[in-house]
Amino acid sequence: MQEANKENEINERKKRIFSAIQPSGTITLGNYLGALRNWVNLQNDYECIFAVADLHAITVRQDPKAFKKNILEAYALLLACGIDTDKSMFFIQSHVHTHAELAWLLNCYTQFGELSRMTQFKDKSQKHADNVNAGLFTYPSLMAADILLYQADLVPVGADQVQHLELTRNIAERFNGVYGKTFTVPDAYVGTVGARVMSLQNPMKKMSKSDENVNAWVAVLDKPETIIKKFKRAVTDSDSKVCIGEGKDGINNLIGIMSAVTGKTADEITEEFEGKGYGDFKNAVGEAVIEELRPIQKKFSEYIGDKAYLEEQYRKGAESALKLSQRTLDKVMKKIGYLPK
Ligand code: ATP
Ligand code: LTN
Repeated sequence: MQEANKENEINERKKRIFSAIQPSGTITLGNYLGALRNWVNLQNDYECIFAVADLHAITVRQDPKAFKKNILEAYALLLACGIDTDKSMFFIQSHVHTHAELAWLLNCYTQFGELSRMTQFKDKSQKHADNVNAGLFTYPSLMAADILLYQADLVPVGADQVQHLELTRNIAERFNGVYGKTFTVPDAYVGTVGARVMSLQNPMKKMSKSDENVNAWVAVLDKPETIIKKFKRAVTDSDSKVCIGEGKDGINNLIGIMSAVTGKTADEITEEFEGKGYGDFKNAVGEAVIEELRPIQKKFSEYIGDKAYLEEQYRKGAESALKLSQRTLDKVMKKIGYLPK
């Protein structure tokens, strides 16, 4: 009994983590090495809450059929990567109505000027100049709602999301300042930094799943022969030595990937490929990536073939998420002055 109490106490002291990924296309090796693999490792030490951020994804036009497929596949793939629904809460954002509701409320505590400064908004509105919708602009308020609903202490995000997290903190502090302590002000999770994977076609740019050039990214679900082909086509330089160096962005990126999947250091990799050319190295990176992804692909095909299981998991996740997030939403509405139902 005492043991159980002790364990509870430890559990209660666990910090809470929230993170999410958009099902805006096929999940890439960049997403996996930079984010998902780390999420899996966090599950033992933190109370984790993860979501497939499908509400965020429609800030860019989605084809309905493909979108539906991507949402379910993203859910199944995250399970295949090792998200464990016995340890963590894992749900689909649109299944939990509190997200859209709090996002609206927070919109009214977010300044136009703040949103205008978001670099992702500036980038995406240039990239999708024909569809600069209000959702693209207010995207960070929805992200703030995701995080603040669960009173998360920590948010693991890549460099590209740091500015959004900063804004979340500002919104939380502003609201707390007006109404008294309502939200936990979240910190960025700075633990083991995930690898930053660059595009295979333009190693100055990050590998991004919405890149139209399919050779720029490797999807976690790409077939082995596709993976090899994409690595063979990876842009490199006119040098021939496999080592980290200035102006060798393509090779630096491939070494980074090799290191992330094998655990070897850059020096060890350089030594191993001494006297060998880029062709051999590209092949070896491809093979190593295939090996890393093989068990995930196998699990994915099991999960995606069992729709009933997936449904059971995401329903369970949504139910727990709703329960937890409703408490925050109720508190917020009461503080603002809404009449109780
Ligand atoms: P999009 O192209 O739609 O912007 P994306 O591939 O950039 O998508 P996100 O959904 O924005 O991916 O990001 C999901 C998570 O993956 C985030 O935590 C992000 O930091 C991380 N991530 C995305 N791309 C990379 C990358 N190339 N290297 C490392 N981490 C990445
Ligand atoms: N905007 C993020 C995905 C995302 C997220 C979140 C990340 C949506 N809500 C809350 C952390 C916390 C992205 O595009 N990577």
